[in-house]
Amino acid sequence: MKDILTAPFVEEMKETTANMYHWGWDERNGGNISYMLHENEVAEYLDLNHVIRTIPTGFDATDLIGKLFIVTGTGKYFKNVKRDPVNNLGIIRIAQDGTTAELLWGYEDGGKFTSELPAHLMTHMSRRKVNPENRVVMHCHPTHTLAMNFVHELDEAKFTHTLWQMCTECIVVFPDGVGILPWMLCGNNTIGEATAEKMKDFRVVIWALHGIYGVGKDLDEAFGLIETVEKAAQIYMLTCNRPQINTIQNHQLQELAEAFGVNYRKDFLNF
Ligand code: 2HA
Ligand code: ZN
Repeated sequence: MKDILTAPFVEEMKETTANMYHWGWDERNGGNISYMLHENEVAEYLDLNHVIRTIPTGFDATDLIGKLFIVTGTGKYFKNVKRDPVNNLGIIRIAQDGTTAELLWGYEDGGKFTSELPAHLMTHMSRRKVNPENRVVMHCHPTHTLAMNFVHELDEAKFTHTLWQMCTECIVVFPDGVGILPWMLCGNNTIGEATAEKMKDFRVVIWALHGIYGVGKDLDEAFGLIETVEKAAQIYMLTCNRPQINTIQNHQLQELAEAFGVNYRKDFLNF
């Protein structure tokens, strides 16, 4: 059996959480990631029959029975994952009852998965219906996106349109736009269900005045999506107090979308 600390998926989690921390997206215990792993890739490092302990998830994830995930721990700091992966990360499998997680590795100090696991697993279920390749759900608190929540109308069409106008590549990276949920209490099934519902239409969902959810087929894709939204929000925040002399026009956004062959939200362009 190979050493799990050398597994590419552990390395990727370490690198991604460190990057997110250094960008200022994950202060203290802010943020969480879940990354679906293939059974054969994990079997090289762990005995899949050895369950360390079981942890109730508090909801039914029948669609994900038998699926494996590497997940950041509740109360844990992204800052510390790289130095101490075995206490800050865990690998779980959704048990046959659909409501229990079987711990296969990690959370060694007795911890457990993120309190946002309902939102993550419900999002995985929802996104995999749209794209079976989806494996990553990422949540964080990117500074400028959050700042923009306080000064920009929280209307999905208007918010997306403003972001599209901030960087030429935005409409190509997120042609499907940005979904927005109103402020809600986090860490429960209600916000999980609402997030998963939005994820039927969007790959990026803002939790108003809290943070963002992004998804992707791998960590790079989810990270890149959030990074692009955050870059656009930063440019908005740098320019919104000044007279705007230039802007990317609607016909130019349309030209971009057509040139790159992306299926964009036309109702977000002309409203
Ligand atoms: O895990 O970001 O939304 C801490 C959070 C909760
Ligand atoms: Zn959060």
